[in-house]
Amino acid sequence: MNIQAVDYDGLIPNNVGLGTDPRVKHALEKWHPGYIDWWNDMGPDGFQESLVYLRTAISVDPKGWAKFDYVRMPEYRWGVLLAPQHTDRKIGFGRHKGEPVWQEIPGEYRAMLRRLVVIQGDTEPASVEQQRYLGKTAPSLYDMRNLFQVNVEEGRHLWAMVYLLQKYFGADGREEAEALLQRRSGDADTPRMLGAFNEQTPDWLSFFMFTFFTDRDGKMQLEALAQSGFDPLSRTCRFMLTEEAHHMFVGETGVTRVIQATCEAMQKAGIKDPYEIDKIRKLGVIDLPTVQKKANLHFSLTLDLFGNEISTNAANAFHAGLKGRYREDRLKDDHQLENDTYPVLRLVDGQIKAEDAPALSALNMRLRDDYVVDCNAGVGRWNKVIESFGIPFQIKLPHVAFHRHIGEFSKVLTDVNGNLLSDSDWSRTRGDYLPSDGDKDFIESLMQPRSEPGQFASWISPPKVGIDNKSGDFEYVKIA
Ligand code: BYC
Ligand code: FE
Ligand code: FE
Repeated sequence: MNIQAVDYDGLIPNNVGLGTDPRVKHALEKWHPGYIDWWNDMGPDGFQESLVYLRTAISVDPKGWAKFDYVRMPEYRWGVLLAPQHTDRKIGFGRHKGEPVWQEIPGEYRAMLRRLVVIQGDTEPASVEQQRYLGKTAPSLYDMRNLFQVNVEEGRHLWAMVYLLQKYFGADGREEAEALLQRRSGDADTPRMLGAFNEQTPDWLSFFMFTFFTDRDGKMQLEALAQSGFDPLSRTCRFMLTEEAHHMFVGETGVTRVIQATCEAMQKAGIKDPYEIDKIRKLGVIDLPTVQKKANLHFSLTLDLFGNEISTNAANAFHAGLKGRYREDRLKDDHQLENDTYPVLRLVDGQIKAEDAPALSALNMRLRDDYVVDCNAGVGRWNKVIESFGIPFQIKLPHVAFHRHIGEFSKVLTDVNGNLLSDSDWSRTRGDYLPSDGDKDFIESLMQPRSEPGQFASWISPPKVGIDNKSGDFEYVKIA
């Protein structure tokens, strides 16, 4: 059998030899009904019986790993898929650099690793919960299908982490796996672990911003964990990243299509000034300043997910060889960073200044910086669309100090340029930077579903190509 092929014979598709690992097979089979209950309770509301044109992984070969077919979501084959093992892989950083990677967890790192796996695992179902009601207002069947594809894959990412918990963490792992099904996004008593995963995703512009900004945090964190000296974690993250690429695509092209529809409508109506908001809204499209405000919101919420700028947790995880930097294996330095420094933006005497900090303590900051670069590449492509219409407007990422709840800047209020604001100035101008109630009401008014094949809501343009090269009027979801 092709070692990259996935075994679909049992209850849980896998390429990790579950068939010959009765203990873990049994643990996962016991966890399965609770997962299905969670999916039925918290997964896409109202569409569990519908047939959705989904991709399912049939292999982990980068050249061709998915097949497309109509599936009812609760019947999706969630499985455990690890990217192929690299022979003779060595730990690439930290104090164990150069030693062979671990196939079992060294005892002294159990607690640290468990925390990382649990936090990663917690975000996956959280995002499904946040997106639960969006199917009802999908702007097209194409978009609805993409939402559901993202949802089932986030469900699979939960499986990926639960497999590690069940296989390598004994009784503790079983408990954590249960707890992952108990917490709920936004719940007052048992919330999800990280801030941004308890926020709402109330409308489709938020969904596209979330998949652009927040799934991209997923990409960065998974790239850092893919470097891990704990080989099963590395392999699982490498495969998750191949799925993640589609989530980035949904976010980036989603916002692009929103911008495209706005610019086309403005052009047709002869409106050149992007700030003629009332006139533009009457065209049934979202004005660019409101798109900017949504970007400000989701960018700032996502920056919080990188933790504190200065973090001993991050230093310890790197030192131990558990979590590397973004694409550590492509960096050219000693990969130990004991004597290095890294510039960190800090609040010094009421001013924002770059200060050198020990590089090991500054790893969250460094990953966040890499993240901002990655975001800016996508934002640049959005701006190309606006530019092609000759409209004088550019989407800009706000200053990293803007609207923060974690870290150095959680103590201050700033505008989008990082100028410090008093409480009263902040309250007065907040609605200029973040979606106001009026903006939210307007966007909500546009969220009218379109469920005929080939139809699209006024505020979003059709995609350039269909999923799996399907034609424009393909019925991506057969609504039951
Ligand atoms: N909210 O030392 P620090 C994804 C806590 S997204 C609440 O700076 P560290 C996805 C922190 O826990 C990627 N609490 O923390 C996207 C700590 O508390 P304790 C998810 C927060 O560890 C879309 C204390 O503050 N994966 O996959 O350096 C859809 C001190 O903080 C927050 C990961 O995050 C917060 N935002 O950095 C679906 C990777 N931030 O322990 C999926 C795994 C910090 O002292 N996680 N705190 O009580 C990590 O690598 C790190 O834990 C973090 C935090 C980067 C999250
Ligand atoms: Fe994920
Ligand atoms: Fe994702």
